[in-house]
Amino acid sequence: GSRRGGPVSLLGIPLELGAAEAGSIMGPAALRTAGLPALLGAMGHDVVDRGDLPHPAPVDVAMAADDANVCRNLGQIAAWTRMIHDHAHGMAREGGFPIFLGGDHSLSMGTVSGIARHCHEIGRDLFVLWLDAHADFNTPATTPSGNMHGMSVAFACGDPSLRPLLGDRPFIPVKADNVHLFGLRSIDTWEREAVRGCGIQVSDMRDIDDHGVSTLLQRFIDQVAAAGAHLHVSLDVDFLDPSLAPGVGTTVPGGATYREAHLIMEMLQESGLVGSLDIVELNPFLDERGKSARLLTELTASLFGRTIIDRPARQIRVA
Ligand code: 6HN
Ligand code: MN
Ligand code: MN
Ligand code: MN
Repeated sequence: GSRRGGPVSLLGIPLELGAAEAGSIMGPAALRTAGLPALLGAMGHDVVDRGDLPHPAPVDVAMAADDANVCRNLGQIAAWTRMIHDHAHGMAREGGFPIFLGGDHSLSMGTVSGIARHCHEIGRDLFVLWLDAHADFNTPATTPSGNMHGMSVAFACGDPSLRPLLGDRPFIPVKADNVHLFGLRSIDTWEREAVRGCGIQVSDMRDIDDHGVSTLLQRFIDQVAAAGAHLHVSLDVDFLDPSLAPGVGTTVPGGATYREAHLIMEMLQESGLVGSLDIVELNPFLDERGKSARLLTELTASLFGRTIIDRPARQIRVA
């Protein structure tokens, strides 16, 4: 059946400057080739594909020199962040369901801040589910690599040293308490200290082994439901086990299984709370015969309601 409240709106973001390895510039094209827009359409959704964003010229960033020097491609990332923020904000305001097709994970600085700005304007809380092997919580002071895709969560939560990326746009930080890092299994030394001190929720792979994705995710879904909030999902390909999804530059062994990933998408669908989605870090140059792009397409279909047979609606517990 079709979703109420506007079309599913796809925006390609061919960005790779936030990552060490080139190739995610081809991500949006691979997701279209794998049939993502067509599949959502065949499922009965009203799908609008807005094409790909153009590559912007770099901008000046009023960042402390010490910080600016460590951020790779800073002027270009700032230009992308501002452009993506404007599009995400506009798409959220129009209604419908935006899906951002990446592109490396630095694009989420723009998507999350744009959605956060809209939520703020309508007086709605925002929660973020970050499905990723990494925390992406580095700052210019903690990063071991200078790669800005490792800084998106720190930016979204309001790190002051990264704030200048957004220039003169209104910046609405996401509350760290409302962010859940799910699937974590690689974190840098100083990044770990920052995550510990800030109130962000973490389900690392050990938690997932101990409790299972269902219990951990349901707890978070219940919080979002109780707050009547918008839920943004940011899906990094490296959340998945590399045997299933080799098409990413930052694989880490021991990732989510096929069944865990589908269960997560089905639970999110049943919650009815997800309002926007990033699909990021797909690197088709590293993929094996489209395997990763196809899996991401299948997972998106599950998020949009494809099930094996119809299931009774899950009871949503509101605390
Ligand atoms: N990602 N923590 C590492 C860094 O360079 O900051 C890896 C970041 C990976 C980022 O996967 O989106
Ligand atoms: Mn990431
Ligand atoms: Mn990652
Ligand atoms: Mn449960």
